[in-house]
Amino acid sequence: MRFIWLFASLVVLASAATIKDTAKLRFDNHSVFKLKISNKLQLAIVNKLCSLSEKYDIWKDYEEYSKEVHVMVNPAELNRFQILLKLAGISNEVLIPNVQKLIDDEQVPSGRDSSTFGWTRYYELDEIEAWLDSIFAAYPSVTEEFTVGQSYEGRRIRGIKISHGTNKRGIFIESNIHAREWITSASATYFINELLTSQDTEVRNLAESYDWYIVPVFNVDGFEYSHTKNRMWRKTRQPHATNSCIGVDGNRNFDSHWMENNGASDNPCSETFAGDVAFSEPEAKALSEYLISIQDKFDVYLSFHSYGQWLLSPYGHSAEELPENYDDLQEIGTAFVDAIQNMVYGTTYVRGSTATTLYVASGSSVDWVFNELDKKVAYTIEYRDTGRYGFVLPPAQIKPNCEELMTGMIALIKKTNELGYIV
Ligand code: 0X9
Ligand code: ZN
Repeated sequence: MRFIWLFASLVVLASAATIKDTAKLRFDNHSVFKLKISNKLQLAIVNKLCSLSEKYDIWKDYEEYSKEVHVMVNPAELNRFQILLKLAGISNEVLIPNVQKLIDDEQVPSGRDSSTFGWTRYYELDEIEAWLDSIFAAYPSVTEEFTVGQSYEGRRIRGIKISHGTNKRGIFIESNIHAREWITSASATYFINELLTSQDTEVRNLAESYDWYIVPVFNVDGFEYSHTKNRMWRKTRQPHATNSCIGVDGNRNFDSHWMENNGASDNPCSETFAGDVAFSEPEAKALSEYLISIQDKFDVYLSFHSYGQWLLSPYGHSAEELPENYDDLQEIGTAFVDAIQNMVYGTTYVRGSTATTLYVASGSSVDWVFNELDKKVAYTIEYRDTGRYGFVLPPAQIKPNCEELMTGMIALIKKTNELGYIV
């Protein structure tokens, strides 16, 4: 056993070179592995490796449900990594042989609407904002702009409120808190567009019965960085005071059970770094303040993520206890999951509480809203897929994913209403 630890440490030392932050990072021959974890030692080895070396990037932390970890490995490490897997007896499978190939393919639009804004390719922040401006201009009587606050790099975090009259209850959507999860902002813009343009009765009902507050790109700095420098960037962009690693996991920075139960990392180089203190990130602080300012107005909170095809309810911070309305949350979740399953694509989502199905994640926005603002219908949606493409979901899947969201959302809000959580 000691030998495996020693080998793991050597693997880390051998890969201690730092990545220079200059041109756009390439991921040639970086592969993504699915590791099947069968005991605690195996998990400890994988976690140690990934926490100490920049040559490993966890795409999916260890999941209770599947007992899997997904990790991207630098080709320079491949041999050592494979030896380590063998020594530790970790069964594995290559999900993606060459991440750069997927990134290159991702740039190719899958449809014809590439010159105008659409859902057959991914857009940069300025394009999304220009589209938002066009939406405000085209629908002045039912849309209103709001500003959540300013990012660390000084960008405005923008949101759109869609409202068809006074005294309606609100639903809040926060999207792209994790920079690399591009499908989330694509889904948010699609959803906005549908609320404003669809003639479908159920969509019109959804649009006109509630006030919608939607922030399509919340982590603006990280999102920009994921387009210009590093496609796999997840965190915010605030430098650390004493460590050269940059950024905090925005979804671990909220002041609710912050850093509890190992649901976040205190290592500034980790992808799940919680920050030195709760709300160290101006983005998270600003969102909390904005949400407090409108807390009387909304009843449902949704946070868009990828990937995994999950609908996750609180708690994230503890697997030991379930919230009082757990059964209701699962009933609403079942409505969402079944509606999507019944579509032509037949995509399977799984619903469950975050900590028991996925992993313990403390200090998330959803948990903060649920625990501190007492909004009892709050979910994380993890979009397509389950790992074949991971964060680099091909443009051809944007529309199907968005259609699933719309169908799932109609069912989710309907059930939320039936159970009396929103009128
Ligand atoms: O780890 C996360 O923050 C989310 N998964 S992701 O792969 N997109 O990073 C899950 C968030 C779980 N939600 C709560 N803690 N409530
Ligand atoms: Zn995420």
